Amino acid sequence: PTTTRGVRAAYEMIVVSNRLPVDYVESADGTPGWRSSPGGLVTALEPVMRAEDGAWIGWAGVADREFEPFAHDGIEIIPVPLTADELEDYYEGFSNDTLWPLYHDVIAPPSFHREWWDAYVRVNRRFADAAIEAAAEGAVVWVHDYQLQLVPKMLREARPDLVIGFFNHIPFPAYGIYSQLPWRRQVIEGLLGADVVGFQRAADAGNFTRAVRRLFGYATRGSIIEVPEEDGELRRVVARHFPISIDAAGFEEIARRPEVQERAAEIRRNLGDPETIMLGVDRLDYTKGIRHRMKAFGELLRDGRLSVEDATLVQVASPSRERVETYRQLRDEIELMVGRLNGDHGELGHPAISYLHHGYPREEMVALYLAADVMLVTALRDGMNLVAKEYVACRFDDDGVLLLSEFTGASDELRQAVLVNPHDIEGLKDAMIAAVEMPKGERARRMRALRRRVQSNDVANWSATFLEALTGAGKIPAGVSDS
Ligand code: GDG
Repeated sequence: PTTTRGVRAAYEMIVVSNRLPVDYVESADGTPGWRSSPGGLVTALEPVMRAEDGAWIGWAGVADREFEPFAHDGIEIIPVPLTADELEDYYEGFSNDTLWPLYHDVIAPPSFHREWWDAYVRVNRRFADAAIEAAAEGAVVWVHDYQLQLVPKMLREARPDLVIGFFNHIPFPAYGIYSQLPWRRQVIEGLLGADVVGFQRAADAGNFTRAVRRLFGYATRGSIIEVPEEDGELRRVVARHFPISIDAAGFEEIARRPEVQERAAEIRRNLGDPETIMLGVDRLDYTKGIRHRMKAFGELLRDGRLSVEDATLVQVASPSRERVETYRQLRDEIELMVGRLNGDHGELGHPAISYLHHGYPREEMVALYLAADVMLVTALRDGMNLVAKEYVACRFDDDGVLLLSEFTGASDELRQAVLVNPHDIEGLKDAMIAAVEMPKGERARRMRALRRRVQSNDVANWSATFLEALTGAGKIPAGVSDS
């Protein structure tokens, strides 16, 4: 069979995500091309996609452009177009200014606009239609993240033959917060179209299951939800956690390259060879707790518990969602804080904070991880936080201290980190000092344990576990719960 656009409609495995694993780029002279954006998801799914005759459905990153499907590195790429207005309402609006703050425990106030919701429904329909058209009989369709929560139900209605998985990369909030959403029933109905709904933490799966009970009264047993169908039959949906991870071996391989280690040493020298380099790496986002981290660091300098000759903070804040007003404000606040801290505490040749508002190649990130004595992950809420896992994966020298917020999914697994509540500024300061002063033996002991965890649950393991749960979904006996 062929689709209207001439694509062979026979893909056995389809991934649907807001963004494609490739970006459309035009070089300076206007030559168009495609560049892979090597994220963790691509690395994890590439082998499966190649082996299973897979296709990836998503947006190419530019508005008001339509592209024909094409093959890229053995994966069929099926671009879904978005207009500039849809980008504003569905993506920047409903996804990033309604769902994102709501699902991160309303750290910032979510905006609710009916026209954003209408665009969200419309765009979810377009993604679903692309999958409906491209999927072979009985194919596996794996839908990703909060931008596409209505897609599972749309798929099931049109194609009951499909095996449908959904994975939520961000937290799922407690009912008291979730219930603010004017479209709370529609979103849950959308998700329940899947056979397996995956979350980062057991707590997220629990919040989802409770919301299902509160809003619909469906019976749930452990990770199984019994959804009544129109014919009176009960359909079982699995809702449980599958903590995402990274390509740990890939990161370690980069870290072991001599030129990357040389670059790490150079970074140290350039910073004036301080005793301690602290590092933060985040998208510039209010969920990441960048202000809390800088406040604590500033007070340690003010109180003389740290000095700029001995300790310096490098903060990479990669540009993110710059057209959303909350993100513009956050950038201004952070940059004001950096200026104040450097003005108050910096000395010639010894700034308090080196603040970098750019994205870097992965090799440079790894060199920074190697140069950092203390890695600061102080998110106020974070689905997982891959930066924490990347830092650990790179430290084959068994050195370095990970300071990690309890409000990250990663803290469920990385128990040997120095765990902190970032809202508690005094506690955060004490933890930072404890990290700076931690004896070498203890650093090595903790890092070894952390590394074992990240190596054993890497991203290949994550996708295999999810797909196993999905393709064996019918076989899971009722009442099985997970710990
Ligand atoms: C969402 C959830 C969940 C950042 N700056 C640069 C750069 N990065 C890379 C990091 C890391 C990734 O971006 C960020 O991942 P995180 O997990 O830390 O955070 P989110 O972007 O918020 O991701 C999160 C994740 O989805 C996966 O499910 O863990 O909770 O919010 O890989 O290294 N990479 C490069 N240059 C940069 O400047 N190369």
